[in-house]
Formats: sequence, C-alpha cells, structure tokens
Amino acid sequence: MPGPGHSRPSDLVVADGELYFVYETEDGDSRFARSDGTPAGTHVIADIDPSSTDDRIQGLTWLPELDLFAFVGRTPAAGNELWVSDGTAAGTRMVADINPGPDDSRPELWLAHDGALYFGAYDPVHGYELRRYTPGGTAAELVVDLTPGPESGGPLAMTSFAGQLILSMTDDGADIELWRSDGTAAGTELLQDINTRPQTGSLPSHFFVTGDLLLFVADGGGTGRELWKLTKAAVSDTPGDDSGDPGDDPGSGPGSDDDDGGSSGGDDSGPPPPSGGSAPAPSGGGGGGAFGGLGIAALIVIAGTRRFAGSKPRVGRR
Ligand SMILES: [Ca+2]
Ligand SMILES: [Ca+2]
Ligand SMILES: [Ca+2]
Repeated sequence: MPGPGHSRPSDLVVADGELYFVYETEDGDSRFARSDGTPAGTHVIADIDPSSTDDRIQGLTWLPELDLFAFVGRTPAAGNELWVSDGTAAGTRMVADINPGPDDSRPELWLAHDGALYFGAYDPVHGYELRRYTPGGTAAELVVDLTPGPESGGPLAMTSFAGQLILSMTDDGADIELWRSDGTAAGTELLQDINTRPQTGSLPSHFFVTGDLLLFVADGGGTGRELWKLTKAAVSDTPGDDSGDPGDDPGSGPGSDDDDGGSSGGDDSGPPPPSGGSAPAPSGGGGGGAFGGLGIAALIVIAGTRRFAGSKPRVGRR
C-alpha cells in the first residue's frame, strides 16, 4: 500500500519458492497475495468477497502433500468457513458452508493425511466433529459424528501417525481420550481410556511425532498432566484385543532424537513437549504394562508440566 497507511501483511507462507501472504487494503478489506520479493512480482490473488470490506482471511496454511492452501475465510453471507486455494483466483473458493448461513463453523486443526484434508468444524446438527475435504471434491464430508447429535465429539488435537489419524476425541461429549481413525466412521476406535474415571477425559494434547514414537501430554488421573508415548505397534494393534499385545518399548526415551523427522504437518496445534538440553531421563522402566499393554506408557514426570493443567481445552461449542 503506498503512503503512510499500514497494509499489515500477515500469514506469511512460502510455497514452491514464492511468498504467499494476506494483507489489508486501505479500507480494511483482506487480500490473498503472492510475491517473488520484488514490487513488480507482487500480485493480488483474491478478494474472497469483492462485494464487502468485512471479509477476512485467517490462518493461511500451505499443505504441500495436497498442493493446496487452506484458510479460514469469513464473509458476511457465510461466516467463518473453510476455504482452499491452488494459488490462483479461479482456484480460491469456500469448500462448503458447513454451518449454513452467516453462522460460523470455525474450522480448526487442518491436517493433510492420506490424500485428504482433515479438520474439525461445527454445525448445529452434529456439533464440532471430524470432517474431510478431498481435493477435487466439491464438499466437506462428516467423517464421524462421534458424540451423536448436536453435542461435540472433537477433535481437540490430531496428528497422522502409523498410517492412521490419532485424535483427542470423545463419544459421550465429556470423556476426551485417545482415538484412532482410518477415515471412516466404522474405523474410528478408542485406542485407550487413559483416565478411567467416569466422565473424565485424559485430554490428550500436544501430539509430537519423533521417529517411531508419538509423544503427547495427557492426564492419567491422579498424576496430573504428564508426557506419554504411543508406539506404532500399538496403533496397528486392535483395541481390546488382549492376545496381540506388542511389547512396550521402554528403551526409546525422549531426548535421544529431538528432530522433527517424522512429523507430518499437524504440529500447529501446540508446542512440542519440552526437549533439548533440559530433557529429563525416563523414570526407570516403570512405564510399561500398567496401561493395558498397548504400548502407551506413562513416560516421565517432568517439572513444569503443571502449566498445562490449568488450561481446559474446549471441544467446539457446547
Ligand atoms: Ca472484500
Ligand atoms: Ca456459515
Ligand atoms: Ca456430535
């Protein structure tokens, strides 16, 4: 923007060697744009609602696995809904008005997995539940209404691990636990009821993939929020099948491999667990078998975990 006004560029994203970003025009309107770093090479891609200056673009994300941008677009007619773009004006569009009319569906937790975009969004019939957009498709599908009806089932956190979606969800609107999904309703199953108290969830969060392990934070009940791990073998094991329990893997502690190698794009839901120089040692082999042999083990007790305890995550709107 020429002159003293602010263009407030935000949501800077690099895709295929070009910078994509969002900025504000003088009248407060929002624009999706790209730049090669020169004034001559800076172009507007889209104004998502040319009839309004009240439209907004937020949370611009590049999903290289899908060759696709995703963002939350707000227009006066549709509210906050999921939009996608291939970086062209013609290819920039709302996926679906999931919560019909001006009310918001508030899409969150976008994750590229198995050729599709998975996310949580709200509608008044199903609540905040897991949904999917398949590139090239014209709509968003409800994957599962895990807490049936208008109450919300999640996800609260989500990542891709061992070929499955790993999710923090609930089937009763309250008991938020660790689930897996193959992208079908029938293939969405509880991995483990980590906090076994009735109506009390362990609230798994902060999923972080490193090598063959998924680390996360959960409340086991009585121990507060601590660091837990899930092995790939545990994900492919059938829940409730006691005969096929894989061995736990207490040898692979954290801190030995802090890089982000196995991570798959879902890490924007929160910071990874503490790591690096202050990484604590595993608390001596204790973990293992106390939790049903699924390979999920209470890993370690870390100082400072309490900061997670006060923040009650929400699952959509109630
Ligand atoms: Ca506009
Ligand atoms: Ca809407
Ligand atoms: Ca529901």
